[in-house]
Amino acid sequence: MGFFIDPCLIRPLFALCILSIVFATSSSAAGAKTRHFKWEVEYMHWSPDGLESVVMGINGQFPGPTIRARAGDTVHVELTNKLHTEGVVIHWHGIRQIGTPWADGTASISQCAINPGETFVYRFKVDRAGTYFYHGHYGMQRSAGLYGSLIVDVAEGEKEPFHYDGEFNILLSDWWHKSSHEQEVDLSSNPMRWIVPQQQRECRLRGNEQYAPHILRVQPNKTYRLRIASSTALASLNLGIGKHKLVVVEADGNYLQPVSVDNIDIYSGESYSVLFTTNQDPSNNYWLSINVRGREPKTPPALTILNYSPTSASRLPNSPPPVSPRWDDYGSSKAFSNKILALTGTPKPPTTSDRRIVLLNTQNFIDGHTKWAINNVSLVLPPTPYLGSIRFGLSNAFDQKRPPDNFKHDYDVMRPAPNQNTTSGNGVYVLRFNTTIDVILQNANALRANVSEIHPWHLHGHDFWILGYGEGKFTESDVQKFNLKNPPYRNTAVIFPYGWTALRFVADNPGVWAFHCHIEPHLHMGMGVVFAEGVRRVKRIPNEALACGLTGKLLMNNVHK
Ligand SMILES: [Cu+2]
Repeated sequence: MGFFIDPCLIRPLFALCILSIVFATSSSAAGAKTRHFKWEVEYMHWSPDGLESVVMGINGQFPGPTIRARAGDTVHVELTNKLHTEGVVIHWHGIRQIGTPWADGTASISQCAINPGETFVYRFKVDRAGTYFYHGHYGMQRSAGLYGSLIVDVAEGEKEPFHYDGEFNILLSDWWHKSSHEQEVDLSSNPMRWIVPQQQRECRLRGNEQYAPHILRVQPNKTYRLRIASSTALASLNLGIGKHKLVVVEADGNYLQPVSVDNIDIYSGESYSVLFTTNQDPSNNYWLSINVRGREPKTPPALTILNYSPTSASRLPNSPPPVSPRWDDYGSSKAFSNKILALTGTPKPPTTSDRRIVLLNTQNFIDGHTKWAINNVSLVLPPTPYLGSIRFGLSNAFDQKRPPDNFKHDYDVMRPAPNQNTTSGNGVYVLRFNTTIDVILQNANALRANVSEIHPWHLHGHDFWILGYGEGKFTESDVQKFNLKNPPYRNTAVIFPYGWTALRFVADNPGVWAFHCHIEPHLHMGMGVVFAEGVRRVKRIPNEALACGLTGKLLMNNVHK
């Protein structure tokens, strides 16, 4: 292509991947379809940021192929594991898997990992339009690069509640120079070795490199939809386009009251659609910039340009990149989160709940190893998938001790714990089918004094209503402040340092569902819980999903009887 962008400003830490550019078209085919995909997962050489690495690719692509479907369609992915020595699964992030809990793609929870050489068929319905993605959910395979976009358009004849002339799709990720295996060992070591960014100094770009930023080419005076999803292993991000307002209209597959902002925060596990109008001087180009939030950035921002036609893409913007809030400006993050409200017509929460589960998020030690724990339990997954062991009543398949619904009332969330040791467990919260559950995510001080982190929590199998965010320790009087009028309906919600976030959902989807921090190293260190609901109602789990552990033995015995 032969254009240059100031090379040293470009792409240090982030693989900013614009996967597809699709202009709104109308397809003539009527009715729901089954979309077939045949995928092979394998390691391959790739250069996500200028340094050649080994990444986990699909069909020779990194990131994996984009799935595009219409609401009501069935997605059928025949996945073959071509990794030589490790299992694999894929989770379809934001798809609720109603009636197909075995297709949720969580190792040890919804299925057995697919062995090397074996093929597993994921088949599920995409019932609702929205911006979604998929990613590995076994060990730290998401950090190895196993992810891609999943876009669901409205059903034939339906309309989105907003207008746009064209569309871009961005899947955000962060790329680390240590392999995911090395990261796993580092995180599990005593003392723990945290993952650190290393800057790649390769900066001369021609535009055709695997790591070259993708240019957003636009026509003047049009409105574009920018779909953004974040599959980052760690980083919380902020995105802005110089001189252009962003109107946020969708989050996690649900429509929002349109809100106009200068830049948007996006945490791992979240997705958004924003509209922008190309109403600036078309003889210039403009920066799109992505910065790190919540942790001191060790790398410069990731940049690309908005290229107005007919201006040359090689012309550098004459205005500076948009300014993001400072990494530790939590006030602006909270203000942004509080602006996200549901569009009228979104399902409303039940006005009361049947059970409240308060989950205290702490950083702890187990035998000197650093862990994250929820109500003093650091999650360890069992070898038999819960969906099978609970469905068939195999009570010896995992620790039957129920994790607690609350923590000690005198725990001081503002200070390091007096006893920093914790225990591990693989207990499950069993939810009564069709009941309304409130979850209060309570943040606290981490191991060191004056440190409390951001954690984006993601729920599988459901959307929840975010009823509110608050500071300090949650108290009964905070219930009065819950937003029951227009709370956003989402699958991922953040907790801010030293704060709490209140969620409500209805346990109406038979299955076993992970609920966890979407920061990959945190989940690896135990930051999650498991919800089981209506499991006896689950029908037709494919044998291939359960061919390991005690369910594998059960299947084998049944065959031999
Ligand atoms: Cu976390």
